[in-house]
Amino acid sequence: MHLHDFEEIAPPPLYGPRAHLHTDAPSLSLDGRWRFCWSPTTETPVPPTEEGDGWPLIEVPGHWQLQGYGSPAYTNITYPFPVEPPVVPVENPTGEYRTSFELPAQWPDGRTLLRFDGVDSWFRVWVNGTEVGASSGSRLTSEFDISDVARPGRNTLAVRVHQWSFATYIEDQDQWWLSGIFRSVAVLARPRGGIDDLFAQTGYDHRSGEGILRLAVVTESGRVTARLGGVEAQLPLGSEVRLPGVDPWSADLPRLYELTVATEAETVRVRVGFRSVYVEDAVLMLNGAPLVFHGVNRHDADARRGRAVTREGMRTDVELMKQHNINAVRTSHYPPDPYLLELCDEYGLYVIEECDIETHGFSQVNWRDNPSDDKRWAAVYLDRMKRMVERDKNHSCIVMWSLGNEAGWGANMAANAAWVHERDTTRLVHYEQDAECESVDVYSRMYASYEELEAIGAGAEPRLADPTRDAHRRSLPMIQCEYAHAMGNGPGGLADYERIFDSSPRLAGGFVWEWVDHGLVDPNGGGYRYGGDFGECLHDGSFVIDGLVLPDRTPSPGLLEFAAVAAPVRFTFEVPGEICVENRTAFTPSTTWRLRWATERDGVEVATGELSGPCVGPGEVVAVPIPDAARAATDAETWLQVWAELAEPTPWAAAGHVVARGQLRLDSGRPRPEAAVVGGPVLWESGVRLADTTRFGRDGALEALCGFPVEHAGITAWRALTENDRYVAADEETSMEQLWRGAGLDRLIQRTVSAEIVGDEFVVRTRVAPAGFDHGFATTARWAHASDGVRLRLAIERLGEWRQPLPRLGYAIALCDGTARERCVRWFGAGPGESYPDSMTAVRISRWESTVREMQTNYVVPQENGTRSQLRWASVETAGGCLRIEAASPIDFAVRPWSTGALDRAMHTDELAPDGLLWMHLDAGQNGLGTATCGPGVRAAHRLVTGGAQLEVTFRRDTDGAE
Ligand code: IPT
Repeated sequence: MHLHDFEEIAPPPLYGPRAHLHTDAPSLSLDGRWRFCWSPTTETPVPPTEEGDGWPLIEVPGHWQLQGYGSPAYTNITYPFPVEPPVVPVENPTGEYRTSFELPAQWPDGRTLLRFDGVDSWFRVWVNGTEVGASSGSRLTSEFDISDVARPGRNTLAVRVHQWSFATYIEDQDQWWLSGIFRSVAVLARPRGGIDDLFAQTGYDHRSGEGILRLAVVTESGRVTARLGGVEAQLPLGSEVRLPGVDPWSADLPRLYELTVATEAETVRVRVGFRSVYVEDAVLMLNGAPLVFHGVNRHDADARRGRAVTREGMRTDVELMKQHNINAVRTSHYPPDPYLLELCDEYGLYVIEECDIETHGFSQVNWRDNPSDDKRWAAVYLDRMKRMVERDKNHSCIVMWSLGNEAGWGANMAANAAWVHERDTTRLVHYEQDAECESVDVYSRMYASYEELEAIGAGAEPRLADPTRDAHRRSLPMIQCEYAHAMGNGPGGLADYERIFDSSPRLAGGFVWEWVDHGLVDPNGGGYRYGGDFGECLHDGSFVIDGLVLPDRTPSPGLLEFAAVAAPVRFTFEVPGEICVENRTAFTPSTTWRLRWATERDGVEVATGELSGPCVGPGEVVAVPIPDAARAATDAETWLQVWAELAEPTPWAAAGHVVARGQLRLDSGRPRPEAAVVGGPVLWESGVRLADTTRFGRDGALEALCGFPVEHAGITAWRALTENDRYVAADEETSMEQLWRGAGLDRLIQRTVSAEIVGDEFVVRTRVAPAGFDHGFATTARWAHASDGVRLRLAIERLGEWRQPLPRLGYAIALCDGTARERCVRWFGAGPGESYPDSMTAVRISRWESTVREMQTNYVVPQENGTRSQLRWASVETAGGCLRIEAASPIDFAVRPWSTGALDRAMHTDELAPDGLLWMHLDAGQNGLGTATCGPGVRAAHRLVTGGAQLEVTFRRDTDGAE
């Protein structure tokens, strides 16, 4: 057993490494159902000769934990076992896999390989009872030469996979611990005289328009021909050729050419694109233009299948990314399933491909014995780098090789950088932990503060001790390989990041952490599961739920915000009478989009058309006059909407797909006519009545509103905490939760001070405060019977010295409604989705319609969500009619079938159940979101720091349910 023996930490005797090539040589896929036997410890009682005929079946590729053996476990940084490298526990779940394959009689003469695309984490392989080798490198290809043991006809295959091994110490990525053969397995013929490998290195000379190609082929044949489709060139081997008039490859225009290389024995095909990536004056460049990443970090993750992702799943990811203006992927933190890179070539996404190395858990022991700087691990490190680069070297989408993630710095990393610089001069080398940029070509940071980014953008970051290194680092462009932690409701502040990226050519953008929530489907039904839900004693809870898409790929509001912030076209309106149209891309011609406009009167479209004639080339800004037909109404709120939509269909969206929007208010606003008070409150048997249908108890409690029974009404200053509220931001000392709970905002007690009729108004004064403190709120609610309903003027005043930001401040009403979830809601305000002070780019002021159910965002961990801001009016359907709510000045608005308390307490979506009430929140404001789970908190401008609030709202029964 060599699971954890330093003598055995050496490159396994594998075939290759080499590229995955599309070939006409035969192959057999072994994907399907295999026999399986599981043991909770390293020692399995089963010999490799045992064929396992009666064993249960298991799906390959797949993880055994998701097929009934053992259970998933999640830790972010911490190793799930004692740190004593390279030793791992004997309690080491082990899977015995058995299958067989038939080699056809006409199998070509030559070598036969057995290829595994991914096995987690260490495995041994026997063919027909003979051991052919062992391997590790979970997200890397292992090829075994089985020529000497495989024979025509039936062959047996036995694979023993251990969950833990020495390799686990360098595969400590932030994800589920999931084991087994989780990527495809195949038997490959290597015909004698075939093409074992090829390396098509490409570049693009933007000055001459020439494509540059250097082709190297590994073959024993002396008769190799190479042809490039579309250019119809016969290519020499080994030397550089320049091909005039090629179309370059970019994420904007991913032009690929088919390269066909043949010998008498085999023909292989590779799609190549021509592009050059380089650094010029501290600016990251691609094909002569600055390259700015609007990227995401992507893990292979599927809610049912873990890392055993499907081709359709990968295609969905890539299409969703393109639809949301994402142009780059960092394959955090390992080489992805190889198919993903084909899709990135084809659809156009820049890739930073990351090596399967992370030793983050050593940070818990002061980085003692970190493998990155331990000679005994050198060969394993280099082997991983080579296997990644050799597998994927022909993908044009890859613009940087990343040495790994969170593995500290050390000689082994420096050696990997040196090897890759030598092997591939057409890409840059990235590694965030090379803080002094000793070996890398780009300065990378994660979760840098806004201030730090601004400083780096201005070339004013603190100096390094060594002046040569300092000068070198200052000559490099900077990226954020991770920023804007998309955990739960958030990230807030994306627009601020974008503004800073825009401000300096040195800043080449970044990669949001991360693409997808890794929630797993509970086999017993219910919501998505995360750390701790499988009985792990050590886990990191919901830190694995931090994606821009929910586990089922529903775009989160955070993704919509990102799409708006990263939009390829930007509309601004600084000059009166003009629309400024900016093409923010490097290569997309303006003819790609149709620019359209519409005017809306109180949210209803009254005129629309196409913006005539602007030809806005890449990087250009053009001013277009506002169309004459887009006139402001004098008697209504009028907005000009402008947008850019695809003129033609693309592989990732239909024609008409909107890529960017802007809006401008055309009218200058008019004072709202004051509603006349038409009658005073009257006493009735147990309280006070207004306009017959609105009733209060003796203590001033609202009991019915416009005829709708009210279960609860009162001020609120609490929100169901977002995960960003729960964490201490990098620039703070306490979390918002600590501040807010510390101040007792979650346990306010209301006391009616007075409830009296004063003239035409029913005036209710309360004091709302937590036990133990003398701070709180004094409220004065003035109710009146106005011409078209019941008017509430609510003044909230903060009492005491405590002046921290508040979660929210407003008024909540719960109507009795047994089917609240299915009710229809219409409103005029920001929409269609939710918005918060630091996440407002994706919404626009218009008229919207939805249902209470659809207005909830099902964040895997329930938390504040669904707030529609800037609301002018809403019409909410409820039992027995519609309630119309009109705000004198815009408010934040949310409707829910459950209370804030229930939302706050629930840990999984399936714990939330409608409580028979329709909860409506009318807020003067809410705190922003920030990204405190990793990175900065809510910026000062987006905090709800206030001494009080004034709300004026009119309620009435909406007789026609419409405006
Ligand atoms: C950073 C990791 O690189 C990433 O894998 C993920 O764990 C992220 O944190 C948090 O979700 S590292 C952290 C120390 C900033």
